[in-house]
Amino acid sequence: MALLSFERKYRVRGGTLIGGDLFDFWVGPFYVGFFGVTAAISAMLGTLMIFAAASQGPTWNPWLISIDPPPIDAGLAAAPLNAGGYWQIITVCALIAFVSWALRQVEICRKLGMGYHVPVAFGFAVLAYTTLVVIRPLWLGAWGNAFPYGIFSHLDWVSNTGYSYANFHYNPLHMVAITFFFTTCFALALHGSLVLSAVNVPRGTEVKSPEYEDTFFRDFVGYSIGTVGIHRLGLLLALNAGFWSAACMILAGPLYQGSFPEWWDWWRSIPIW
Ligand code: BCL
Ligand code: BCL
Ligand code: BPH
Repeated sequence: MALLSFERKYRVRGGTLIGGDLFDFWVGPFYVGFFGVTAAISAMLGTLMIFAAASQGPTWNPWLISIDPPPIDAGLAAAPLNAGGYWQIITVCALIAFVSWALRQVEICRKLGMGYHVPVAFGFAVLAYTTLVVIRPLWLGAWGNAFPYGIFSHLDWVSNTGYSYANFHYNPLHMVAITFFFTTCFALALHGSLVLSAVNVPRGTEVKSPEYEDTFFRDFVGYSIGTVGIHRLGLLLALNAGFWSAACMILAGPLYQGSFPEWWDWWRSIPIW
């Protein structure tokens, strides 16, 4: 079906999660909806707060602006604006913006009668963010354990946090997460190249069907996971990358405080070596 006539068919009322017909309309190509409004407001407010906080700081250099969480000593209290309060407000805005973004995806899925795979997948990214700025700081007892909002300063946080466990590469769940990231990239490299090899053919030659794609891999490695299968695998790999990242940061801090190279001592002392 041509895209324009398809739009006429699906651009109908309904499928909203809240408020019935309220905001159930489009602006140009964009579906608005209740959660479009909450996403826009919280995203704008959060961004304005970043500018407000930056105006109190020493620099407008975008790489150097940093909005820091409250100091560790301040624990879990609400902080004064210039000592972590801006960070706290921005975090609340960001959480509302991300959750609204996901719920807007849900409403669009419902309008189209599609599955909720995309919002579920985005949920894993939101989970990773929430782990770093809410769950882990709460567990450790201070907002100061969260990362600062600055392009360079958040890299400093990653490095400092990593070195405080001696060698972060020895964090076993960090290993799992990294392996999933690499494998995700591997799978997408194969999938993207395979699809293009079948579909992006020279002018005048015929586009090849999925049977060709499957046959390529059967000839090559004896097995093809198939056209639906590769998307299931890709999603599984990517979600695991996000999930084990979050898990590795719950291990680092809340569950284990020492040096990660030493964490492996139990392994070295297994009697069979
Ligand atoms: Mg980081 C790098 C954003 C959490 C470790 N990180 C980046 C940059 C970008 C960024 C500035 C490129 C990311 C990218 O392409 O991702 N990081 C960012 C955000 C969060 C975040 C928005 C967040 O959780 C809300 N980063 C974290 C946590 C660490 C972390 C704390 C583990 C995940 N990040 C690192 C490391 C690096 C980065 C290590 C880098 O080397 C790299 C860099 O160059 O830093 C200088 C993939 C996503 C996309 C391609 C989609 C497009 C995303 C765009 C580019 C994001 C722009 C963010 C904007 C500048 C932030 C302000 C928002 C406005 C106020 C609205
Ligand atoms: Mg490490 C974390 C890889 C070396 C310390 N490290 C990670 C993981 C990943 C990784 C497994 C980050 C991904 C993630 O969480 O995404 N590390 C990695 C690799 C090496 C490595 C491959 C390597 O050496 C080859 N790490 C080291 C060294 C240590 C170290 C040894 C430092 C010395 N590493 C740490 C620490 C952390 C990691 C500390 C972490 O905190 C991080 C982790 O596991 O975090 C959970 C998850 C994605 C997000 C958090 C982004 C969420 C995005 C949100 C939902 C949306 C943002 C929207 C944006 C604002 C919109 C912008 C506007 C639009 C563009 C318009
Ligand atoms: O719409 C999307 O994609 C087009 C969604 C999205 C997704 C999705 C979407 O559907 C999915 C499935 C994923 N991300 C998946 C994943 C991976 C696996 C789970 C994981 C690796 C990952 N996303 C990571 C990341 C990262 C990393 C690694 O850093 C970034 C930067 C992103 N994802 C970014 C994004 C956005 C492009 C988009 C998305 N992933 C979500 C857009 C959104 O939520 O829009 C609403 C909010 C705003 C427009 C702005 C909010 C502004 C705040 C109020 C203020 C800023 C606060 C912030 C904390 C400051 C940070 C400063 C940094 C310098 C540190």
